[in-house]
Amino acid sequence: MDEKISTDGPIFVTQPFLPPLEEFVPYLDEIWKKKILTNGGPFHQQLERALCDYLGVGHIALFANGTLALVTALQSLRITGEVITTPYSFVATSHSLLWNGIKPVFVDIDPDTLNIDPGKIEAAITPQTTAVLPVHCYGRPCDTEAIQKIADSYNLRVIYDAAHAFGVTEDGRSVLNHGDLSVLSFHATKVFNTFEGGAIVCPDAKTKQRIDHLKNFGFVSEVSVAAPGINGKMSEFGAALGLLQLRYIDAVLDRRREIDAIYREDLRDVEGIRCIDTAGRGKSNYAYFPILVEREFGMSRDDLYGNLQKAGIYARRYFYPLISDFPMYRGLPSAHHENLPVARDTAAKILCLPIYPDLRPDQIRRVVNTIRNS
Ligand code: T4K
Repeated sequence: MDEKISTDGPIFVTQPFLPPLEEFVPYLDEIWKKKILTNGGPFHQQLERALCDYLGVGHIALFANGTLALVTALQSLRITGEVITTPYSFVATSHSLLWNGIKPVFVDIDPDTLNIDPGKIEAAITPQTTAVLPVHCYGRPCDTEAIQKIADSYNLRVIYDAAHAFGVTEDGRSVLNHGDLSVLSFHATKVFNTFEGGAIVCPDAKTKQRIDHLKNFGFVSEVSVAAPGINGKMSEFGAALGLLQLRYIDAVLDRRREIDAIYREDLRDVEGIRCIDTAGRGKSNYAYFPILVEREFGMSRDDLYGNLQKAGIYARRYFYPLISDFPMYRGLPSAHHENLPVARDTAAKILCLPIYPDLRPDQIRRVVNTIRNS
């Protein structure tokens, strides 16, 4: 075990991509000139159109962040009662249910995809179930076909938490077109960022209009409010940044793909390290590089995590603890340990390694060597 503290500066799990500052100045000039700062201004409208084109989807409503988008997506479909979801995600997934007064029902995950296991959904359906809220975890597409089949048989809505799935395609089509709605996050730590930001992808103009009302307090005209909406609007600053980021997104994804390939090759023969396939049948966005630290590695995940930290490498245990272990969820019957064996096992072994466009080859080597020498 290498006890040396690194002097080469920290390596974080991710670092946001930022385009050259001077290229942002003309956007700021424009905002300063027009003095339209928010409430669906020109950059906001442009970014919605540009994202529809880039992602290959019908309609997009931009949000101030992904969490508000999730909360509003559920509200827009008037989801109530119980919703089936995964415990293996960022806590915002389930929080969006609590914010709507909905009871989360946790279903275990598939050991290969780490997404909700469709084979276990039916057993969790009760007369109160109204929807399923799966997550395309690490951008790996869920088994959308199996989920839709169940939803159709039981008359359930499907809202995908697609926070990790920007630009992901499967069989040549955007994964964001599945289900009733999909929700994106444009947080600083995501593949495509607007500092903070998010969006709902929806199939038709009428749904988008309802969502647009809900993200603006529920206003449908100057004098009428149709529902208790929230302030979920993205500002012109965020939208302008998004437009600029879009110019670079293909290069960003290419670089992520290269780093993913290097890790896979360099860790191939390390016993007890399993690199998760984040692509499936699709085109991944390489948003995360998750590995499972198996028993054969000879050291626990937490000891490896500690070793990496000593070397100045801040890998992250996304997603440990499970959402179902947090105090506001652990009393639910579906949160019981025996209900979620795969999720529990995965949460104990998972480690996400640093991956971002500016990660240098020597830094990738440092990560790999630290794992090898642990
Ligand atoms: N659903 C899912 C499945 C999600 O994963 C998320 C968010 C959401 C919904 C909700 O979407 P948002 O409301 O956030 O749009 C991060 C993010 O805050 C969160 O957006 C993300 N998922 C989650 C997986 O990760 P933390 O607490 O791990 O972030 P933090 O601040 O520790 O950042 C990680 C590393 O990134 C830092 O060590 C350094 C680097 N970093 C971070 C920031 C914020 C930078 O270099 N610059 C930065 O500005 O939650």
